[in-house]
Amino acid sequence: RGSEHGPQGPPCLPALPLIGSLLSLRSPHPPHVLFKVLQGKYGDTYSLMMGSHTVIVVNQHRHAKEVLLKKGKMFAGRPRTVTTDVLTRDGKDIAFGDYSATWKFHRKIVHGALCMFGEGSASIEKIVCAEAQSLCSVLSEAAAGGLALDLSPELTRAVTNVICSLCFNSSYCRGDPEFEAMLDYSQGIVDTVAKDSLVDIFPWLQVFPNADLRLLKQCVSIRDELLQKKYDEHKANYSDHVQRDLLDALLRAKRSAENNNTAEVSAESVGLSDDHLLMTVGDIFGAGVETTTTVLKWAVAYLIHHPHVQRRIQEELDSKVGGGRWPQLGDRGSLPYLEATIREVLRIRPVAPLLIPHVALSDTSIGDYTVRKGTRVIINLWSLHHDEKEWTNPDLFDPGRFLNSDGTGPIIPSSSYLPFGAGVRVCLGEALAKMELFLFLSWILQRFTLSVPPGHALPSLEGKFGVVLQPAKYKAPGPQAPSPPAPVPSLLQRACP
Ligand code: HEM
Ligand code: PLO
Repeated sequence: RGSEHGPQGPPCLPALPLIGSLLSLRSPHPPHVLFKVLQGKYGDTYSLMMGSHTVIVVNQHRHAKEVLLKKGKMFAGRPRTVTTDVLTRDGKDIAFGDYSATWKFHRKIVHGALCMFGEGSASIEKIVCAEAQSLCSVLSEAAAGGLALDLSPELTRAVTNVICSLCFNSSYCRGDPEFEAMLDYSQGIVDTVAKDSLVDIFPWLQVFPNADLRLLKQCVSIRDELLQKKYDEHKANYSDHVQRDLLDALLRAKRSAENNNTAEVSAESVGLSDDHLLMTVGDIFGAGVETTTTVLKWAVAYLIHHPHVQRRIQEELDSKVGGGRWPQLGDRGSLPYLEATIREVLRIRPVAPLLIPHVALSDTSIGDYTVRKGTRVIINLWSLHHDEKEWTNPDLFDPGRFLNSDGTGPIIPSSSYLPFGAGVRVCLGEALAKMELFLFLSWILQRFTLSVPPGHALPSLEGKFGVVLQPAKYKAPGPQAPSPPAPVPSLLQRACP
């Protein structure tokens, strides 16, 4: 806090030496929900102590935009934590790496490589549609056999293959052991990294045996092996004349820095070391798999809970696309209700409910509060997306709120909506994710109706907090069930194009 006469920081939760505000943070709620509850007592913006670090929590969109947009550069830092350091070789990636010339350079290379895929024979649209086609044929087989099918691994494989094409120019078949291993390690990482676990609050705890940290290290080493293998293959077949994927784009930047190598400027010093390249591609691959898959799972769960929403999307598809051809990106403008549904899923269950923590790079302010250099800032997107002053019945799933009054076009009805963040640290995959969500959902709903098999419980809408907010695993409906049933929608085939 500021001194008595000097400038004031935001209201602070009670804090004790060493443990900070930990006692006030004990709660059955996940952090994003607890931070919203605390807003009632401490106001929209308040601070707390995590061990020895001051953390400011922002629960309202005006202050959030000041941090992300107006003072974006000032708040563009990232904290270093034990778990993210394990994942990213001490912050040599984009998402968890601090603000630096290297970070900027890597963002630029990735951005360029993703844009390159906008056109041409290997366009993102073609890649996504090929995966949607193969997904739909698996679903067709299941529907024809009257089988309930666990959609999750099929969605995950489709999404993984898109990002695999973009990063590594490769893809996985059903049952591929490398794909299964990837699912395993990635879940282990999501379960243990950057979720304010105690080692991140008290770094000295890492000297004690710690099951989570051990699991994280194990998963990271399996991931690193996979990344290294892709890297070695790419280096062996690299040519300056063809750029097959993101990894080639990174290698090209590295080669060109090496060719211009002078005494002071080496590939290492501009942040193009092997470690940096691997961590950047690891970020994009990891983000590419976990985020979009999670949103698709939420969308499926909400569509099963709200069959009338599903029907309305299908009616829109039937009238605007029909059954004679597949949906394509060009249809996005004529399917406003589907677009509104995607926006509503991203509102009600934001993938990253606390974004990634930001850090003040110099002394600054938020509103009238002073903020010291080094302060961590958490933007609570959950509060923004569930703010009763901005959204009517914020807990209600209602795609209609994202439609204009005559239902002909999608709108954004409140400025308290930032599913991809904003400003210098805005999501790098926003355009890609939106294309994938639109294409996968339109392809699936054109041909199938999703529901749970009769007698089965509806999927849970409860989120499991972590670095991404995942839907809780489907639970068996009753104790009498002999074995857990498939966690699944059943599929009803619709008229085929
Ligand atoms: C960062 C959301 C998909 C790559 C972020 C952030 C959010 C977000 C909220 C944090 C912004 C901040 O800290 O201020 C989402 C959502 C997605 C999605 C909702 C899907 C619907 C993707 C995809 C990729 C990706 C597909 C990869 C191509 C990244 C990267 C960052 C990031 C690299 C870190 C940016 C930085 O720190 O400079 N995303 N994301 N995201 N996202 Fe996404
Ligand atoms: C997901 C598990 C992977 O194995 C590793 C990985 C890399 C990048 C992370 C991603 C995980 C989770 C979602 C993150 C992404 C970077 C940006 C994205 C945090 C941990 C979001 C939503 O901010």
